[in-house]
Amino acid sequence: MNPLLGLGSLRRVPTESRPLVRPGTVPAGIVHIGLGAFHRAHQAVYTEEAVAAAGGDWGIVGVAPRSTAVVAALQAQDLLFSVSDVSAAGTTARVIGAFAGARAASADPDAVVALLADPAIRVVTLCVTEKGYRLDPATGRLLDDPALDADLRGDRPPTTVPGMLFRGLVARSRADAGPIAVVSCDNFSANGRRTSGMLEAAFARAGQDDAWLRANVRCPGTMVDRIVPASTDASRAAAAAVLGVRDEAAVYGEPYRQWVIEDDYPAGRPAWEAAGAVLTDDAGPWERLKLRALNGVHSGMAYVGVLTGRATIADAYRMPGVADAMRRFVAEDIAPSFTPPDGVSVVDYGDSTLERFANPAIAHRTIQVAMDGSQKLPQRVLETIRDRRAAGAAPRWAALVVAAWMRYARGVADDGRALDLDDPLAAEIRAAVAAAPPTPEGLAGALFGLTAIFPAEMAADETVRDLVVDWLTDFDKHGVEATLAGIG
Ligand code: CS2
Repeated sequence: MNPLLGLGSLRRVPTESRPLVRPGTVPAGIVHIGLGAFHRAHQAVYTEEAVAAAGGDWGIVGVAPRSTAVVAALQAQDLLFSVSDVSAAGTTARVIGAFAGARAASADPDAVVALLADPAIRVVTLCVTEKGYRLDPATGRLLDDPALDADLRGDRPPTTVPGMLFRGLVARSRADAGPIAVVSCDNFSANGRRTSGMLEAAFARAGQDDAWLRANVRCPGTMVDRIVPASTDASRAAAAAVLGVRDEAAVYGEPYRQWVIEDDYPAGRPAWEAAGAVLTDDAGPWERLKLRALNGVHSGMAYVGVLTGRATIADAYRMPGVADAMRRFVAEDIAPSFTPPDGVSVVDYGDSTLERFANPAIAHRTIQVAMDGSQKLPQRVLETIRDRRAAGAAPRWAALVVAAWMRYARGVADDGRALDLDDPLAAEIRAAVAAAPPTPEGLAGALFGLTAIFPAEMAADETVRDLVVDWLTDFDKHGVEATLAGIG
């Protein structure tokens, strides 16, 4: 068996797959919260390339809020892990050496607080998924949440992300450790503004004066993009074949990546532009482009895929009618719904996105993309509907995605299989479905009543409801598969 990746085995790794920096030599400057695959395959790669090109003390200390396994795996490998680029042309891999530490918040609960109070740390990045922010998806307001309240009271180590940030930033202000940027790398609208709103609301709820926060903490918005499925035994074996060593923390993704960053860092940042990131004053147009024309389409394909037994997004793409429906979703509903970044054609962007989804080497599971729909639909689909309705249009394809989500939420696939609902609002969604009359109108009425997902104005909009009910009626009569195959 191959030896495990680590400082001692690095010489076995082919030269072109070795880190761009000397592992263990880049002093910590960034704390990253959320050690899932996405961070390792995205910001960690950009940061290593930036440091290799332009220097700087920007080593990353990764913090896993819940899991301990990823931290144990990284520590066993001297904080090294590989990132593979996978396409029909084959696999290339590179080991990343930019990590300066890895901590499990559940095992070492005060670590984040101490790190945020350290003047060497000048940037905090977050990949904690939409639900990690504890914000109401429809309004963006901080949720009433007993775990968060306990974190804010401070009578035990913090467990929630806003709680950790609150306690860490208060400790930083007391230590006079200087300004810092808190940077959301998650897929939701105005992620910078929502993050600063989350921090302000946490300070207010705790009765903490926020003068230091306002003067010292900036929350630049970002748009992050790279398809990074969950790692599997097969993906780890493919990485080992390229590297010549075993890597239990290996991640893989498509070759494509993009990062658009608002340039507002009060204590400096890595030269991410040297790694291809786009620095801007306003990430908003990029964010809308990506959330609507990539993630909205992705969610649509995930729900129809799950309902028709397609395991991966690439499988769903090949299902008759799906690519056509998604192209029309982009052209007829999404493109007219907002002003894209200068020089960008939304339709062309949508076409290249569909090509990325078709990559057969990326086994992105439909069930993974389908999860947390309550948190995803608002910015991915409902904002498109809101903007098209404001213009007097009837967004039929966006309604298709909502109907597919509702059918998925109902919990039964086309072939009668029961579907599991993985969503922080699963209990509320299940209760609404259970109370609904067994008709398309009944299902739509019950689910539109979930105010954490659907704004009241949209729930009361008969045009939207009719569009959704029409699709649900077709699904009932013909099944999802035949409905899509028959779109004209
Ligand atoms: C996906 C995203 O899981 C999901 O919901 O839509 O993770 C998607 O792969 C990325 O945002 C691509 O950048």
